[in-house]
Amino acid sequence: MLDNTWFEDWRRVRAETEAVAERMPEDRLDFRPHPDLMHLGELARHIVGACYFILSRGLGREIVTPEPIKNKIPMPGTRLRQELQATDQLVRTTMTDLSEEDLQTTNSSGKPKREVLRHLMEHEIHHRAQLKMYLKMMGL
Ligand code: NI
Repeated sequence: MLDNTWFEDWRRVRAETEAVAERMPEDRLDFRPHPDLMHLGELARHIVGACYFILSRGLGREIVTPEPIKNKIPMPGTRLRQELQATDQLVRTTMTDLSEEDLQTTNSSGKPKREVLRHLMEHEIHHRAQLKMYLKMMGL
C-alpha cells in the first residue's frame, strides 16, 4: 500500500482542481483560445476521463469508463464537479488496494506502476492550469 504522503499530495492536488471547477460555467463549453486546443467542455471531460484511463490502462485495473466520458461528450461545470467527487473516490480506493508488489511491477506498456502514480498527478496539475487560464480568458 502507498504511504500517507501520496494520499496527502493527491488530496492537495484534487482540492485545487475542485476549487477551479467551482468557477466553471454551464454554458460556453465551446470556448477555446486556439483552434489547436480542446474546447472548454472537452477539457473538463478530459480531466476526469484521464483518471479512468490512467487507472485502467496504466495500472491494469478493470475499471469501466462511464459512457458520456467514453463518448467524449463535452462536460459542463455541474457534471465536472460530480465527476471529480466520483473519481476522487475511485482513485483513493484503487490506490488503497495497491500492494507493494504491484507497485514494483510494470504495466502492459512496460512503464513502472510507480511512475503511473506520478503521471496521474502531473496530468491533473497540467490540465487544471489550462482550465484556470480558459476561465481567466473568459473573464471568469
Ligand atoms: Ni492530457
